[in-house]
Formats: sequence, C-alpha cells, structure tokens
Amino acid sequence: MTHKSQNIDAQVGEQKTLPMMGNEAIARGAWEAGVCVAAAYPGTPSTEILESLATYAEEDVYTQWSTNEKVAFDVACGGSFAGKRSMVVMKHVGLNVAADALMSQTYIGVNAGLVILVCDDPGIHSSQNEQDTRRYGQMACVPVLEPSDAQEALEFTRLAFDISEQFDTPVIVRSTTRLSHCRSAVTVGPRVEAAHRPFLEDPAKNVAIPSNARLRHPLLFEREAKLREYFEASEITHREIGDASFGIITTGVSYTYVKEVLPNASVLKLGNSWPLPEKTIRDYCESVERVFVVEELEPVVEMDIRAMGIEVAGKEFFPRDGEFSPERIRQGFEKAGILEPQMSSTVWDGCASPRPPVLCAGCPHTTGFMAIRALDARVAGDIGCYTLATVEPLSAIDTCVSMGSSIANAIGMDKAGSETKPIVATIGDSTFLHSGIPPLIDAVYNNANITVVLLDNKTVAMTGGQDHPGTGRTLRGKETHKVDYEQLIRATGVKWIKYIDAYDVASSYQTLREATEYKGVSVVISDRPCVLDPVKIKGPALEVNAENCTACKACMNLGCPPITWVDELYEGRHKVIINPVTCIGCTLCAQVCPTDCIQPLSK
Ligand SMILES: Cc1ncc(C[n+]2csc(CCOP(=O)(O)OP(=O)(O)O)c2C)c(N)n1
Repeated sequence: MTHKSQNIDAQVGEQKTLPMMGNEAIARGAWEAGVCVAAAYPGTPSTEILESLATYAEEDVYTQWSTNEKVAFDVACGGSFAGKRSMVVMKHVGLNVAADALMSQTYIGVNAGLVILVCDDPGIHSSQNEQDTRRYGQMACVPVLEPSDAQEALEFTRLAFDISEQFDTPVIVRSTTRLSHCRSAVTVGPRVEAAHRPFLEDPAKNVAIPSNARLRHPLLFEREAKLREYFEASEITHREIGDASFGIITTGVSYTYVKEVLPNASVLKLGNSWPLPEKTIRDYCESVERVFVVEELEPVVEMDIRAMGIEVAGKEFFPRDGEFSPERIRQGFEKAGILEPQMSSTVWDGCASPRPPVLCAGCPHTTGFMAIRALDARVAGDIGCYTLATVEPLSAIDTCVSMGSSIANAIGMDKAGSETKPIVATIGDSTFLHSGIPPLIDAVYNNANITVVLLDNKTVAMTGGQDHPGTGRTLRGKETHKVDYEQLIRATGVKWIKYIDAYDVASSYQTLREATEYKGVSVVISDRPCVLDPVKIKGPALEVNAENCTACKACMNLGCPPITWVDELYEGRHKVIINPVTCIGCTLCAQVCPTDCIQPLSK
C-alpha cells in the first residue's frame, strides 16, 4: 500500500464495482460517509484501514498514526467534538488501551459521527489473545455492527456514521481477520460531505464530572431502547426462509460459512450484535422448531437471546475459541445431528507444513538477545518482532504480557527481591512510545535496579513497517519532528544511557554487561534500522570457508535463516552453508565464528 499516491477511484463520482480487501472497503465506506478525521495505532488485522484511507485526498480526510490506541481514540473524539465526522481504528487489544476513554465518551455521546473500527483476531493469527470486542459494546452501551463481507464492510461503516449522529452515540464496527483480509467485488459510490456541526458548547454533556455523569448514565438506557427499536426495522438484518425444522441465527463472517455448509437453511442474519432486535428474534424463533446460534468467539448473541427466555443451542456445538471455517461449522451441525457425518477422506484438513517463526536474515534484534542470553539475565520481554527471541535458538525472553509490560514487569521482578540474575526489560521503539515511557518514569521514581534495552529499528516492523514519532515521518510520508530518545530518557531521570551498534557483537556484549552491573536504571539503545527498511546495510553476502570450519555451530546459534546445517559432509569438509541470495552481509556470523572461517563471498 503506497500512501503517497492519490486514490484514483476516489475521483470517480458514480457507482462502480471494484475488487477490494475488507479493510479497503471499510476505508472506502468511511470516506463515502464524509469522514474528516481518522486516527489509528497499527495492529494486525486492522493496519491497512488507515493506510488505505491515507490514499484519499488530504483535503477530504486528515489521517494520522497515533502513539497508541487511547491517543488515537481521543483524537477522533476531538474531531467529533469539533463537528467533523471522525473515526478511530485499532485491533481488538487496542480497545483495552482505549477503554478508559470509551467508557466516558459513551456517556458524552457525539457531536459529529464517531466510529470505532475494531478488528478482532479469532484464531490468534497475530495477537496476544483472541478477546471478543462485542463484549465492550455491551459494557459501554455502544451499538456494534458486524459486516460479513467486504460490501457490507463498506455499507455498514458508512451507516455507522449516520447511526452515531442520529442516536448521539459512538458506534463500534467489528471486523475480523478473515473479513479484513479477504478480497471480493465491492460496489462503491461517491463521497457525501456531511454538514459541519458547530462545536456544541454544552459542558453538562461534554465534561465528564460526577454531577454530569450521574445525570447522563440513565440517558444511556434510553438510548439503548431507541437503538433496539431502530435495529428492529433496520435492513442490515435479514431473514432467509428455509425448512422450518431448524433455524440459524448468525452474524459477521460466520454467516458466509453457514451459507456454504447449509445454503438452503432458514437463517436470521443479524447485522448488529448489540443491542439485539428482540421482537425480530422472537418472531424468527417462533417460526422454526429449533434454533442454533452460530457466532465466532464468545456466546454474546446466544446469551442475550437466552436472557430473553428463548431456548437456543450454540456453544455446545460450535467452539468458543479459534477461527471458524466451513469445516468447523459442518462439524458442529454433524454433532447436532443436522448433517450426516462426512467421510473423512472428503474433508481437507487445511494444514500447511509447520515452519518455525524466525527473525529476518541480518535482523538487528539478534545481537542484543545473544548478548542478553550470554549474560544469563532474567528477561521481561515485550511485543514486536523481537518477541521471536523467545524461541530457539535465541531462547532469551522469559515473559511477555501486553504492549509496554516489559519495563514494569522488570520493576516488579526487582522489587520482589528473589532474583539473583540481572533483570533486563527489552522493548521496541514503537512499543516504547506506545506505553513504555510511564513505566520508565516509574522505574526511576521507585529506584528500581534494572536494565532497559530499547531496540530502535526505526519502524513498526511487526505490522509491516509503519512510521511513528521516532521515525520523523507521518502516515502520509511527510517529514516531521523525530523523537530524541536520549533526551526523552534523560528527562525521566535515567543517568546511565549508552548506544550499541547491533552489528558490532563484541562492543554490544561489553556495553550490555556494563549496563547490568550498574546500580539503578540503565538504558541501552540499540541503533540499527530494520533490514526491511530501505536504508538497510547490505554488504556482500558471506560464505563459509571449508578449510577452517570446525562445524562448532556458533553461527547457527544466531538463528539467521540463510545459515543452514548440512548433515552430509560437503566437499568432504564443512557442515554449514550460507544462502547467498538471502544473506544481507551484516557480518554477525563472521563476528561470532571462533575460527574466522566466514568471509565475504569471493566473486
Ligand atoms: C495493544 C496493542 N496494539 C497493537 C498491537 C500490534 N503490535 C504488536 S507489536 C507492535 C509494535 C511493534 O513495533 P516495535 O515495538 O517498534 O517492534 P518491532 O516489531 O519493530 O521490532 C504492534 C503495533 C498489539 N499487539 N497490541
């Protein structure tokens, strides 16, 4: 996705049909709805939404990467306060970070439409858990729309802005990995500019203090009742007539699996999962003998329907964890006796050969973790590409909880007083800016004895290389102020700060040793760009000299993908080869080789 080229389709006023990824369709829906302010923190599977929105004209929509999801949420709320349609985008765990703002903003409501776009990750393809965002909708009394394909992703996002303004509420649109990343034909339309609403000078509504909040809380319940009425009549829910012996209530992508497995079944497809259209559901349930609720992850709809006093089946047949697929839906209906068990030979198990996750060839995160492992430290890790240092052969991370946890986890380990090893927290540059600064202040304030290793690879590598305040570039690729980590860290009170060059093994090791021997908070900044960054170093590829290789495997311990062990003796001598196509010439392996047998490839 290039953020520099203007989206050509945006210029097309009339309707036309294009192949679109779910995330692109969401961006399109927001643009068509006249969104003017959009902010996000990247996170799979949501990242492409803002990247796509940033290809539309800047005069139409202001887009930004924020430092974290709460900041992004508050920026969008600011846009709404100021009278412009606004959107915030994040992955499911991002809503945990933004939840504090959500729980107050729901009392306040909106001025211009405010949409919260959250992408869940059933199956945990790229996350730390698989929580269900729909629970947040219930807790915050905020409607949740659930599109099931890219066309609906566009239409529901567009509609969400109207609902938001009509009912004075933020609206959650919930996507999931499969919807966000699948591509299908989408009919697009023109942008409709929303009328500017002047700033609403109403402190009793906009200022969340106890006396105001107390009065506004009951308004949420009135709003809920009106929304329920609205969804009764809404076209986003529809009914498909089939055999009355059983019926299926479903929502989101699960609908598409149901249609694949039982194309002629009676179905009530819900377009929203909160608040549920109770009358519609009652009518439907009376029209069939037995009802199954098919929904991915938590039994949100199922429990709400049970609370209406209606008997339905659901999670006893369809799992509460993992991503759904037509196979899993089929298995559920087989278990329920609706479908005959299929011959196993006709079912494809869908499993690719397992491949261990690895850091890239020449990844600058490698050196720090080699050195940390050699120091035998207790390591509180964090979330990013570097979390891969948990697995063999680096095996250098002991804990990893959530974004920004590393430094505070390290403080707790130190204060527990039971650890004899040096305590190290490792954190990436984007994660540090996201939620690593408050715990660093905490560490200094509370006199912790820890070493923080800031792995500055100058990008958000984990999510595909986005910019952030430490890169000096905005979402639209414009130059901007670049955070000076050293100044920032000094301002927290840290006195011991040193840089390492991650491609210099000996001095990195030496500096990390000194850092862990320091009493107090020490910070080591690893300063090498991600190898996928255009400014990577790329020397000549390396090769193993058969004369001197003793097959000691020291280079293998880097876990660098181009370095391969060959079991059979190659030309009668060495047992390690380096793939010259994938090697980037970082020289780490040459530096750790005790017999100096790794050298630049001879021409
Ligand atoms: C609350 C939350 N938001 C977003 C993400 C997605 N995510 C995982 S790690 C990460 C940042 C990684 O960047 P950085 O810390 O710079 O490490 P790198 O991957 O570059 O090594 C992001 C955005 C997440 N897991 N949790």
